[in-house]
Amino acid sequence: MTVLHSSDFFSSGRVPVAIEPRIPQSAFPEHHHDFYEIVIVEQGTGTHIFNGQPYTLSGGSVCFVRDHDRHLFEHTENLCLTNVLYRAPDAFNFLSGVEQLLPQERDGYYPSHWRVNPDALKQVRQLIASLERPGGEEGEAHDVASREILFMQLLVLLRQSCRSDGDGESPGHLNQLLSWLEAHFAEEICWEALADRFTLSLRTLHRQIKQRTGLTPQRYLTRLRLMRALHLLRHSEESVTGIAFQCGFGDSNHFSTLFKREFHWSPRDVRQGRDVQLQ
Ligand code: RM4
Ligand code: NI
Repeated sequence: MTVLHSSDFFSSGRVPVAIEPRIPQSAFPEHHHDFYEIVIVEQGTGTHIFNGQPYTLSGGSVCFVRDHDRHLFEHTENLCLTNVLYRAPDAFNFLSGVEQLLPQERDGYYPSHWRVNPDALKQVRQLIASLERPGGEEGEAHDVASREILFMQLLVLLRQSCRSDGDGESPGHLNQLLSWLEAHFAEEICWEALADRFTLSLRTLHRQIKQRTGLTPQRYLTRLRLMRALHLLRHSEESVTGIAFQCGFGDSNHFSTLFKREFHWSPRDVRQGRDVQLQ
């Protein structure tokens, strides 16, 4: 597996943070790093396979990658993101206790993915723009210190806006809805009922999903289902028909048609490993 090295991304030994925009982020093979990384998604969608588990990314998704985590991106569609790289939580010159602001692993479960709302994303962008600005005297104590402060502000902002998820404003509701959908996509979805459940109007639901993912709600849902099916075809022994049902497709012919349209390979091709050129 590819290992990415900090010496290729950090301009000097003292610089604690590096910004790597990916506009767009195309498919990228599995790798890990000798540094840590915060992935902040601006817009578009794609599948993020994180320690072997698939996550669907959209605008506002945030992922905290540690040095031993492995990840890859596939099936990206206009996926635009910024990687904020840092050496390690305890490798700052002026900051301590950074670890407490990061997601905590408990009982083997690491909550790696968060979602922030569009307002927070706007502020995140501003902080990143300041972090990107060349400091002039790179490596000088005051330059390093001001970068570390900005990084800390970024962590606090991500933390706060993640907590305020669902605090009564509609972006929060949409975050909850998207998380709900990731767990329940295999069920029959009635958009009207779902809008009601998350106290959104149907129009707002439509507009906001479109804004976040670039896709209509129905296409986004189908994509979630197809991505899961793709994963199961590759990593389980379940039959194609079984997978179709398990992922929320009423009949397996319809499933195969949609699958072929999305990936240009049939489910059977994938099952037999003929999809090596898929990405
Ligand atoms: C790649 C991809 C990786 C990241 C590197 C820095 O394009 O985003 O996840 O580790 O950039
Ligand atoms: Ni990475």
